[in-house]
Amino acid sequence: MPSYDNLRATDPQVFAAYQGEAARQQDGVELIASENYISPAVMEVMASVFNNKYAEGYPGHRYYGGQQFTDAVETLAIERAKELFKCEHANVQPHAGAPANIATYFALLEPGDTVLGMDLSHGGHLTHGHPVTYMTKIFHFVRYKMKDIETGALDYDLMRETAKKEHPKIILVGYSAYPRIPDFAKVQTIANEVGAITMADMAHVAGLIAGDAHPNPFDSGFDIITTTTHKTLRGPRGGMILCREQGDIAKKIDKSVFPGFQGGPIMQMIAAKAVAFGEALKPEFKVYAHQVVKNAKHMAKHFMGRGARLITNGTDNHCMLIDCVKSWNMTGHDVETLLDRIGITLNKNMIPDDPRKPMDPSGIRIGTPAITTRGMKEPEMEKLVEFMYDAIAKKTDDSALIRLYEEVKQFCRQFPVPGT
Ligand code: DSN
Repeated sequence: MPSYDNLRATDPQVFAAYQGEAARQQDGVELIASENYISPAVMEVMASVFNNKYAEGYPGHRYYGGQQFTDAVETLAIERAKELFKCEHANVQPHAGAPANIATYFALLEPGDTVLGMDLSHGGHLTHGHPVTYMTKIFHFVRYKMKDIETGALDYDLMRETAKKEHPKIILVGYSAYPRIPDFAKVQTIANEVGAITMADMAHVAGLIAGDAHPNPFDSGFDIITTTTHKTLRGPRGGMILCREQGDIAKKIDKSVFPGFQGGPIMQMIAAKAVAFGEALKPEFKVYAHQVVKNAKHMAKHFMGRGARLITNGTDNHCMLIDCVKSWNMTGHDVETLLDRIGITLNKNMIPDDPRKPMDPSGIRIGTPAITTRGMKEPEMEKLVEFMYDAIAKKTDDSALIRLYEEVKQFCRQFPVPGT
């Protein structure tokens, strides 16, 4: 672990916040499905001299001089991304997932064009056309849903019917809170019937795809994948767009990211993406990705065994959604707040067609990527379910919750967080 002596001496207030966060991560259980822990090597290069360099443009075609090493790391990131996801083109410059999606829309759409995406309460993401986002002032978003929330099967008939009626330029799959695997081939068939481009926002499952624990949409003929790099992929915070070389799609994407939408790339994060992708190419990453899914399935089974109501009755990926109202007669917000008190962090979440509001929804979302990075396996999944059930049973007993928090801390100390 770095000493942070300079930070301690220069800025004690920020140092104190850093120390608090490091202790919180070490002493607590991280179940937010979109979070993970980077390796010390990724962390080192993120905090490096690459931060000091401007590098507008792309490797070999930059606007400023002095690019031999920025070109080297960006090329490594691109080549490793292409190898990981079996694709022909990678743009590793998007600063995050939202800019990656927005740059893709601007690359492929004209104002007023239509995107067909998943209903947001069924697992879609804000950037897939939530009315609060500015994208909805420019593009037209229409929706499909799950057909059956007991199994999670998507309504492909509705998707086809809507596609035929609305003529979307893009059909979008890939979700933030969906525990099953879409049938990418079926979506591709529908897109072919209406002449739409297929786009998969794989932010949540990119690491599972890289580790062969989830199908790769490119294998079903998809045109574009967007993703973040910091969730299951276990890299630095950032985004990425992957596509085929067909037509001028790759050129349009690159032009849209820079100069269309972003300025100077964040070179220390691009260097860190190169390191993380190198780690994901190693055989041990496959073991990790498969364990993430095994852990999620095991935890889901144990929740259901104790009577919890899971949306889609289980999971095929890294996450699960629990209807807290039906399971425990509590709201998602109440469960999130209660579990925070015992050092278990997760997020409240809307459930499909939720009658409640986003800040006070009916459900919670749980994911296993971070705890799997710490080395937890099936027995620990059972222990975590037990901790959560204990907290719910003792929710009004302050001293029992304090004792439970101590137990959670002792449990966590057996599983060190990388880099702390
Ligand atoms: N905030 C991310 C998530 O939790 O899914 C997506 O933007």
